[in-house]
Amino acid sequence: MKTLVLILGDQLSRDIAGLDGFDRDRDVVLMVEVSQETTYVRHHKQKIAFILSAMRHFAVALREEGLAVDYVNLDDPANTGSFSDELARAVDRHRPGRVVVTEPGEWRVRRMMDDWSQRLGIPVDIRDDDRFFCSRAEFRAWAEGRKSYRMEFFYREMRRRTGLLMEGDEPVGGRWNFDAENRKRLPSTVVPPPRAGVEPDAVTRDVLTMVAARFADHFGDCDDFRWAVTRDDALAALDHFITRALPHFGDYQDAMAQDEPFVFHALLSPYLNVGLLLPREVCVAAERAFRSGDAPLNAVEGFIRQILGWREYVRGIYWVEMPAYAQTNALSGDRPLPWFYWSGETAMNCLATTIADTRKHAYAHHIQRLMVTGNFALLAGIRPTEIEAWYLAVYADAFEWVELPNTHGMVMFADGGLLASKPYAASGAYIDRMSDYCGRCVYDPKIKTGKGACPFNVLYWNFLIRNRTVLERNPRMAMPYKTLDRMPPDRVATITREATAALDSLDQPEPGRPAEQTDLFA
Ligand code: FAD
Ligand code: DLZ
Ligand code: SF4
Repeated sequence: MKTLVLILGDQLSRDIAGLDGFDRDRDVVLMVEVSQETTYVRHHKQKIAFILSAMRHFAVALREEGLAVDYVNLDDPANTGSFSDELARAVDRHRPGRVVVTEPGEWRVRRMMDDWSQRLGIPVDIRDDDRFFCSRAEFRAWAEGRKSYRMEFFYREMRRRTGLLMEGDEPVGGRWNFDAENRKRLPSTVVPPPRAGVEPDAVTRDVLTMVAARFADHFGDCDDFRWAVTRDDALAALDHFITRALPHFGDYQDAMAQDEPFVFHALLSPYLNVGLLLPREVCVAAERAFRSGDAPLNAVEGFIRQILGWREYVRGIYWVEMPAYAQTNALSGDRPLPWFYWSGETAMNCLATTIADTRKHAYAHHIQRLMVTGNFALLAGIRPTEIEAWYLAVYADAFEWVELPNTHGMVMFADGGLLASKPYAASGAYIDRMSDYCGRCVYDPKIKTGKGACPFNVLYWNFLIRNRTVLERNPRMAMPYKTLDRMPPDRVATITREATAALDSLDQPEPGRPAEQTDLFA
């Protein structure tokens, strides 16, 4: 029976489940560029260019192997703009006996597939995506009966199950977690390696030209587009990371630096998320560097934990908890997203720098996302859906299955502690300790209130005051509430007054703000 295999833009792996059993003499691959996907949030221009160029290169590679690929371009006049309608058109063209697709990464797209079989009048085989260490069913079994989830327990089970960094039943080095050693500030004497960038080829340049014209009003610059768009170049980026950055990854994992947007991070998430790299090969390459003495254990364990632990954990939570997960708002955040998240125009240097890095590279590393843009959104009580739409739009690696739990759960504590045991709330002291941002800021993290005070300071205490009923019984919040309770009442009143004034100033409409940009979801 002739089969039409639909491959989505984040399924660019030669071993994708949908291609199992593909018959080159009979079957056809379908790939479609659709406006529905390019605009369901206002993606960063680099994110769109990265995905479309990687899709086009993947189609070429399949054709070179002799597979028949039907590829629909975004600017094809007949393009209907949606997965469902493009699939229906392709079924008319090819008259297959069935459609095969690998389950999508996003709940939104999975729902679209529900009526495909009925609509097309042929069977639609939706196969499990087996590129992860932990299947959705395995995670569900692990989650069963737990009121809250904890990454550390899940991670240990994954280490045992995969044998990564294990000696028999014991973790290598006698400890599961070396996080305590991974909190150094970046000294001026330590210089991170240059990025493993790739010059855009003709295919990418064509896509960049189309994106510049068609998505001119989307956030982000394309001048510094250096993403790999083929498997070979993604493998070269992996090799570059393992040899040049991994040895220092652990030490400086939490460090932020004004002129070093990448520090010793991998810049591999876009490749992992669209399938140019597989999580297992990335973890194995890191473990090999440890076993051969080329990278220390604190670096390799820290790195593997991000992929084997966090990445799998957030995916599991997403699929067990959706769609209700996205609706919760445990801290009742209801403030609109400040316009400076898009413009970068704020006197707070940590935020201005993180947003400028994001605009330039469609990238910011984890601590910038969590402790700068995320921390501000948490402390300011931004409406979760608005900050989620921002994170989903602005990073090249953003797909809802990984973005949502990170934003909704880890950053905003909107799930009430299902994912994280306490909110990652911090004052200016944390940012000062982990970065060189404050030295170049008009504010001073050491001034707590009044003129020149870092806004994060009053916002932090105001956050605790505002959310007391939800947070004070959390044992991990006992210390900060004790400190708050020791403050003289006039200090508490000053904090509340100054924080309220700062937050009210955020609500002022920004001059020159285009009306359509107020609606984050297009
Ligand atoms: P490194 O720091 O070098 O880490 C190595 C790899 O570990 C990453 O490539 C990534 O695959 C994985 N990883 C690390 N941390 C996480 C995490 N918390 N959750 C899942 N995987 C992780 N990551 C995404 O891939 N897509 C997103 O849309 C996304 N949104 C985020 C939103 C917020 C608010 C926060 C706080 C984090 C988000 N992350 C997301 C996680 C993390 O910030 C990125 O994976 C990381 O910054 C990617 O850069 P890197 O490849 O240099 O990572
Ligand atoms: C993100 C994205 C974009 C911008 N464009 C496309 C596209 O044109 N065609 C496509 O197949 N996929 C695209 N994607 C990735 C999809 O949004 C992704 O596959 C779904 O969200 C399922 O995870
Ligand atoms: Fe950010 Fe405050 Fe430091 Fe300025 S002083 S960079 S606002 S933490």
